Amino acid sequence: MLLPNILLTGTPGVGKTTLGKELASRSGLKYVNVGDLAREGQLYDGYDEEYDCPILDEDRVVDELENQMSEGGVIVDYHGCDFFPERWFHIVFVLKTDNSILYKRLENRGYNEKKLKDNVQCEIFQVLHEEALASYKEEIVHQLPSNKPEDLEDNITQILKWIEQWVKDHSS
Ligand code: DAT
Repeated sequence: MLLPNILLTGTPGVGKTTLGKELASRSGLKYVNVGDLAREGQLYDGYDEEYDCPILDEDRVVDELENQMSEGGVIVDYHGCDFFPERWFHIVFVLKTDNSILYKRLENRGYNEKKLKDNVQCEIFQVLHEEALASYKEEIVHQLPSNKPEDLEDNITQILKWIEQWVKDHSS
């Protein structure tokens, strides 16, 4: 059976991991957290002193994922989306959270003042939505609200329906 690949993107803290894991357990699709994958495989290319974090080796991440992406049925979670091959994804969801809610979530994570400000600004300027629109066909890019538990439930219901329809459309 053919299964679609789904990209979940958006500013850190918008709820990609929460949605991705729940969606995977309810759909049977595989969940891949690119941040974790990079950490486990040390897929880094230097260190960013200003942001105090390792720099992702994008080419190695793509190589690492290529086989399972071509098999299909993968949910990818990352706060960036311009370096994945466009052909990988059948649909792209950009999660969106109100600034004050996002601020509190990131504060709870213990982010420092600069990281908090940068990430909230990233959300305000819709950086990931722009990046998704620049990287994928407009008609496959969708924004989803991610403020409260009911949003999570609605998003899951909607995506499960989409998967079901996609599978029907691609079975012969
Ligand atoms: P991300 O993977 O985008 O960094 P996350 O899934 O770790 O985000 O979520 C960040 C925090 O927000 C976490 O404490 C769970 C909470 N959260 C996620 N989605 C939510 C929602 N729809 N309603 C309320 N809280 C949510």
